[in-house]
Amino acid sequence: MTALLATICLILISIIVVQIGKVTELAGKIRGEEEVQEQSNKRHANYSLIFMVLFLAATLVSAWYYKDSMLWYGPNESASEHGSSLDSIFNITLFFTGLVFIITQILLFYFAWKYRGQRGRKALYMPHDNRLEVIWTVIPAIVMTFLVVGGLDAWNEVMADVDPNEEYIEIEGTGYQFAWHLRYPGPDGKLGTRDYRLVSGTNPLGQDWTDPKNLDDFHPSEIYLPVGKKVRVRITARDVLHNFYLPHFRVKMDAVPGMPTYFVFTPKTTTEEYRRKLGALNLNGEPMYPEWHEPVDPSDPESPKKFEAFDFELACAELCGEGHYAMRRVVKIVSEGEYQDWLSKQQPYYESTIKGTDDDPYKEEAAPESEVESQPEEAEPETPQTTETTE
Ligand SMILES: [Cu+2]
Repeated sequence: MTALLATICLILISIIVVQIGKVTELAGKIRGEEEVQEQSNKRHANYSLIFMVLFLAATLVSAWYYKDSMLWYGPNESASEHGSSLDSIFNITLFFTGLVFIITQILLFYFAWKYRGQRGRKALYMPHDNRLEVIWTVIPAIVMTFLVVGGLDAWNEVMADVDPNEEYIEIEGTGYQFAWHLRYPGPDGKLGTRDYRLVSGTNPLGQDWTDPKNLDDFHPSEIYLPVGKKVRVRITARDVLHNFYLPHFRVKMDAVPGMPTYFVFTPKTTTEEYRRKLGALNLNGEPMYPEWHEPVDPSDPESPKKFEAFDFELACAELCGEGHYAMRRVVKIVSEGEYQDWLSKQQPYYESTIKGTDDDPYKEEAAPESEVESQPEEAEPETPQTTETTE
């Protein structure tokens, strides 16, 4: 029954369309083809002007709607030293491209309206115009030079590697489906060597236990870092592409299997300071950012406010599989004292999991800590086949 009705409807609609076509044709004959064409051109030109106004209005409304997501909005301020230079490059680029976008859209639709087909008007044949060529080459060239040089400058500054003689903390993040394995160097300040052939259930990073630098390395579940200290993150992956992303610190780098990458940054705001900023009140005692004063659990007004529960986070920014969203880790930026406190509570992975097992090369000798530390660097076994070095 439904099928029959649908078929009848379709037939009727086709008849109507055909009839409208016939009526238009007849009207055209009565009024003259040119007249009809002229009116149609005018109508379409006006439609395009209306479209332009609505389209630009929608652009501005959506820009306003998403203004709190923009980098210049208070709670989005970067928490690392290099962050503001990246942010200003983003904002300058957005300003110039936004300006060009609005001007070119207005011109596009205005010209379509102004030069619509009209009786007696002939298209102008203009094969070449040096003045125009110069204008539309030089202006974009100047703007692009400004943007590209500025961007390159910021990039070189941000991506500069550490000087081996300066003081920095090196940590390591290894992405796998679907989590981050974090590693800290322990008291010697050096990450031990790894070999992918040593990866096993108890040795998730393939650490070479004959390398004394590995014996004090520990695997925390959160990233703890002291404020104001330079940090170098060694970034690797165990299976597919991941991406080490610390959005609040403007740190983002691919984690590639077999090819360590790195990122250097200096946290400048502690977690506590950032929470206070999000929860700040203005002179009238009202919250500056009301959305951060909402309870974490909307159904429980007694639950902590969003700014109180805020934490920096590490996320994966490369769609790496179905558990991609679960690759979150908390990042805590603390004072030097709190950091030392936390460090002293960490147990080396070797101590907690490897020591005394079959994986332990010192099982028989029960290598004392002091002996391990006094081993000279040269005594370290050569493993040239390792895919990843501590360089
Ligand atoms: Cu991932």
